[in-house]
Amino acid sequence: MDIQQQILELRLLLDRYAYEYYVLDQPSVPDAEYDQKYMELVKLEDEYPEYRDPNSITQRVGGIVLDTFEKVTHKQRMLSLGNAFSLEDLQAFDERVKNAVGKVNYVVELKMDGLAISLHYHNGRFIQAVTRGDGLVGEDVTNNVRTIGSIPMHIDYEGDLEVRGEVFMPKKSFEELNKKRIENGEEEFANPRNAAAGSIRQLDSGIAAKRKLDAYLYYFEGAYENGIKTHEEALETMSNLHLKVNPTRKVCESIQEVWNFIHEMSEKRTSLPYEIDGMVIKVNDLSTWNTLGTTVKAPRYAIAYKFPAEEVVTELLDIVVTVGRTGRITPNAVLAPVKVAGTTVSAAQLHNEDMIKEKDIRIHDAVVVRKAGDIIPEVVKPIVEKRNGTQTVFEFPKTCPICGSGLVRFPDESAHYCINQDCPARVVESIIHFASRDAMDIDTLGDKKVEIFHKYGLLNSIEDIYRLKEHKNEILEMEGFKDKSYQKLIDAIEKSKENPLEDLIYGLGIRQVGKKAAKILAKHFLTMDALMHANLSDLVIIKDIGEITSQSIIAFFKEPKNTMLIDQLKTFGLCMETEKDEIKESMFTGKTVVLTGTLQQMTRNEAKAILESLGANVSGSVSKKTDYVIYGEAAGSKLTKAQALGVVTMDEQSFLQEVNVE
Ligand code: 3BA
Repeated sequence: MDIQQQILELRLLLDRYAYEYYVLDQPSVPDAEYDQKYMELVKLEDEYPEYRDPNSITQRVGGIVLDTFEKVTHKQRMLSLGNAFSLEDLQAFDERVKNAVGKVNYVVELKMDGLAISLHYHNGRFIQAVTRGDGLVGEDVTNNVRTIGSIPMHIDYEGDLEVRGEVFMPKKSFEELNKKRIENGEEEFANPRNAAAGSIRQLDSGIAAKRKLDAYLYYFEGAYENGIKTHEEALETMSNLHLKVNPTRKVCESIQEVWNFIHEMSEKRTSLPYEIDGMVIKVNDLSTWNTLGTTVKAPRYAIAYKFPAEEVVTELLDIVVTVGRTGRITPNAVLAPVKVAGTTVSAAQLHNEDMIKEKDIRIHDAVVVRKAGDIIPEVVKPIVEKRNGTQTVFEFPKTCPICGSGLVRFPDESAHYCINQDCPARVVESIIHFASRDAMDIDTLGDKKVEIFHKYGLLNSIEDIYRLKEHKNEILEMEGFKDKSYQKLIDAIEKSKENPLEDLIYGLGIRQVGKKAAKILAKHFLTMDALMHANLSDLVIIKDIGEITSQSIIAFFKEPKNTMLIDQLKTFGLCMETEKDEIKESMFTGKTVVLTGTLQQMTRNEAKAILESLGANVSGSVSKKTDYVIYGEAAGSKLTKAQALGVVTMDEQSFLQEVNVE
């Protein structure tokens, strides 16, 4: 037999074995047989590199290392789901659906706690995987998704196919991973969801391959146009294509039946091999999906029911306070370790003094604990009946636990602050913030490293980050540092110098200036100097920058310490400017446009922002000077007038096509 044929047949066979193993969970051959065929294929591919194929089963071990993920615009916007928390919410959803399209059946699925992904196949070959991102633009994570055993690299389908679903980490993989991480002195993942997200965002697909991810698919793009009549049928079609679809689901004829199934599954929840955070209810009849349409973010034909957060009782051992970057003092509960929503919890937020008083939470109380949004644990309330005389009322400290300065509570604020600018806790927190993902993204300089470098006197301010390379020998003597990890650290620090101005502004940690404000400020002032020299009247006129934020910016740059920091960063060569947003040339550039009627895909303000970014002048009324009228549903007199004046009119769909948003 010819070599190429032999290779193709081995791949076909091994793909089938993988399907049986990962998708059906029913291997038909012993592992040894699989391994033997696998090695045979590896050998042939080694000998005949001309027949290599990224979709070969041998490539699932990964190994490709990227610098960054490419951004990919979704052809069809990836929506999110509206939430329901009770039977009443579901009944309201059911009423809305019935009012629009009459009585329907629902398909009820488990809501996997993972991350949404879109898979692309061309003539049966897997070609691309993209994360949801913000729904419009995601990241190309093809190499990492190739390592997921249950995602087929070949399916029996001609033409283009896009399917969507959820990538997740099974509970077992999660536990094994965290066990290994503890052994290696690495930080544990808080939950399988974070672990899955962290794995999919690995630039090294070899690492992703070791993470044992899985995926369930639940969405077939263009199903209805392909003659598929119901969602259940779409799921079956996918299943027949060997795409992994969760078999646990139910077609229900009424919302009461939906509720019963939700109840049934909520009891089985803990015994499932993966985490779910709710159930998803979808109208079965696909012909109604277009009629029901979508709101800005979510389809009207589906809704997510979220399970209530799991609550447990444990003892509150102590209350300790920590100091944040802004000097804010937060009280934290020290808890007797207890398992809740999959992880062991031994600390929880207590917000502030008033909250502790209001709820009358005392040290040694039995307390109810839950995870808000299933991530951050919080103390719900004390169980007063369980008090036995050992409980003591918590006295809020008068001085900073780190530097000893007196704490201040401003009028109208519930928090206490340490106002010592040089408080070591504040210094450490501000450096951690500067290096964090959303700020300068120096990923090799995490919390622990900042703390250690601070302890050794190498990091006493933000600017010291850029002096770390002057301490090579000291760093190499520290535990856990080798030449390679040192070099990685310095490279990441050097690279951060090129980060956009908005990241730097955010990284400075100016009170009230979050990610969004930092971006607005960068785009408005274009240079750090201009921002530094802005006065109050320059700031308050900026859209979305309020009085308090403006005051805070002024106060920040009034501090000589802060202006000196900026000067230092300048001499280190950090990027201190940005370019004006380029106006993309389009049919709307320089034109006067009027929006009217109700848009379905976005709000009128969003459409306005898009048009303005294209250099259009968006006006409120139609006249002879109007170039285009874009109309949504129930458009009235403006549309009629435009037609009478002979102004070009276009519907929402044509507009979206023109600006490439769908
Ligand atoms: N079904 C998540 N969205 C889902 C296709 C729609 C949808 C989900 C779902 C929009 C789950 C929003 C992100 C997204 C694909 C958009 C599910 C789950 N159905 N079973 C109706 O298990 N978590 N999430 N994903 N498109």
